[in-house]
Amino acid sequence: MDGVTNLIGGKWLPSASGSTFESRNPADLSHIIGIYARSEAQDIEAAVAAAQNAYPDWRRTPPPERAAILFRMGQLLEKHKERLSILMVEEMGKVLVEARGDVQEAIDMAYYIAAFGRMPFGSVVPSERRDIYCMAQRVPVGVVGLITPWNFPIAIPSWKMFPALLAGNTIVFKPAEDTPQLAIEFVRLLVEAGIPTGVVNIVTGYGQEAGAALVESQGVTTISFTGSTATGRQIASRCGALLKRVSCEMGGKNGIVVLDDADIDLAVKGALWSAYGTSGQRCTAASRLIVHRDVHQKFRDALLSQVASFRVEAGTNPEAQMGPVINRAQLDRIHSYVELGQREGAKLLTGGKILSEGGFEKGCFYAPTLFDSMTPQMRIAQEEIFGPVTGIIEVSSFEEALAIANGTLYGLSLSLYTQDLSRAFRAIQELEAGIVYINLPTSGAEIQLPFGGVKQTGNGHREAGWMAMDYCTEWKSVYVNYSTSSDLVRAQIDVHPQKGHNT
Ligand code: UN1
Repeated sequence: MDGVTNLIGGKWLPSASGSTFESRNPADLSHIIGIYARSEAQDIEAAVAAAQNAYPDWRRTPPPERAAILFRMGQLLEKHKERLSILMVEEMGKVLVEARGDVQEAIDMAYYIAAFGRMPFGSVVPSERRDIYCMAQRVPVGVVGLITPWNFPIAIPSWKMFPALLAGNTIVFKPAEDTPQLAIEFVRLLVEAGIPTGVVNIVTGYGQEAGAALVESQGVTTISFTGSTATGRQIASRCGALLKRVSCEMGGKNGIVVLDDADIDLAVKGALWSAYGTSGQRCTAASRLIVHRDVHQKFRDALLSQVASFRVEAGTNPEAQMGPVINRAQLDRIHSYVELGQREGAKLLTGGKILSEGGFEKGCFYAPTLFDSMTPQMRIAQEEIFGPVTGIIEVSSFEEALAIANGTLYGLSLSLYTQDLSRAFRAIQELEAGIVYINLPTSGAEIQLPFGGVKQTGNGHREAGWMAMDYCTEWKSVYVNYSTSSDLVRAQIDVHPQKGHNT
C-alpha cells in the first residue's frame, strides 16, 4: 500500500502524520518507483523504542546464531541479485553491471561478517598479579542509527548494518530519500533471513526531519552516517554535544597521479573508470588527474577520444557506459561547477552540458566532461562535484605531483601510475588518504579492507573490513580473582613494593 514503508517492531506502518513522498527514476522522471512514508520524530521514536525492546534478547543471542542469519542474508541477496540490480538501475540510475557490483558488495560483506560469528571477540592478556585472569571483550553499544546515501543503496547499508548486527546491536535505518525502495527490499530480505522482530527497523523520510530526529533521539547511542561533509559536520557536532558515538564517512576530492614512466593505456582506463563510473557519483570518484608534463599530451589525447565517444544512456540499455545523475538538483549543481571551472580558466575539452534532447529530456543526464589546464587552487580542483566531471593538472615532477595530490581538505582515495617501485613505495608512505592505489583506479575497494578517509573525509572511523566492528562496539575489560587466599593484592602498588622505603 502506498506510503506504508516503515518497519517498526515487525509491523509495516505509514508515517504518524500520514504524509508521503515519491521516488522517481532519474533516467525518466515520469516513472514513479513508489510512494513512501514521510516520517518525523514521532516515527523515529517509535522505531527507537522497538529497537530498545529487541535489544536485550538480541544482545544475549550467541554470535554464531546471529551470524547464521547474516549468512542466510548473503544467500538471499545472491538469489535476488538480478532483481535488485534491475531495481537499482531504475531507482538510482547506475548502469546494470555496476548495479550488480553494488549488490555483490553486500553479498561479500554478508559472508565475510558471518564468518566472524565464531571468531575471537576480544583477547585474554596476562596479569601482573598471581591468580588474576584478565580479558577484554567487545560488547554491543545498544541502538545504532544508520543514515545512508543513495549512491550505493545496497552496499553501504550492508557495510554499516552487518557488523552492527553481528556485534549484538539493534538498528534504526534511515535510508536516503532518493532510494527508499532498495532500502525496503534490503530490510525485507533481512526479515526473510530470520532477523527477529524489532532488531532492524526502517524509517523512510528526509534528512532534516527523520534523519535529524534519529540523531537527537535519546535512545540511540551511536550514529553512522555517509554523505556530504556539510551534513556530517552538523551530525558530528550534535553527537558531540549529546556525547554519542558517531562515525562519519564524507566527501572526497580523489586524484590520480600519472608519472612520466606510467603505462598510459592502463592509466587512461583507470581515469575513465574513476571519473565517469557511476556518473562520477562515488565517494571514490577521481575529479583530479595529476599528469606529468612529459606524458600530458599522450594521456590527454587518448582520454579525450574515449570520453568523447562515451555511450550515455539509461542504465537499462546493456550498451550504456554511463547513466543519469540522481536528480535535477544535482544536475544543476554539476552544471554550475562546470560553468565555474570555465570562469576560473580551465579549458573545457568535451562535455560541459546538460543533455536535454534526443530522448534525454525526461531524465537527468549530463555529458561526461573533461577539463584541461586545471590548476590546483581552482574551486573545481578543491571541491567535491559528485558528477561526471574531471580535469587534468599538469605537473613537472614526482614531488610536485605528491604535494598537489595531498593539497585538498579531503583524503579518501589517491592513486599513482608508475613502473618505478621506489616511487610507488614513496607514494604509499607520503599520500594522505585512507585508501592508496598503485596502477589501479581510485574506485574499486574490496570489503575485507577498511574503507574510509582522513582529513575532512572522515572522523577517524572505518567501514567494511573487520575494523568496522570498532564503530559499533565498546571494550569491556574484565578482571577475575581466582585465588584461594584472602589477601588483597593491589595492582601497581603491591607488585612493586618500594624496597627499603618503609624500613
Ligand atoms: C562510495 O562511493 O561511497 O571503491 C563507496 C568503490 C566502491 C565503494 C564506493 N567499492 O568505489
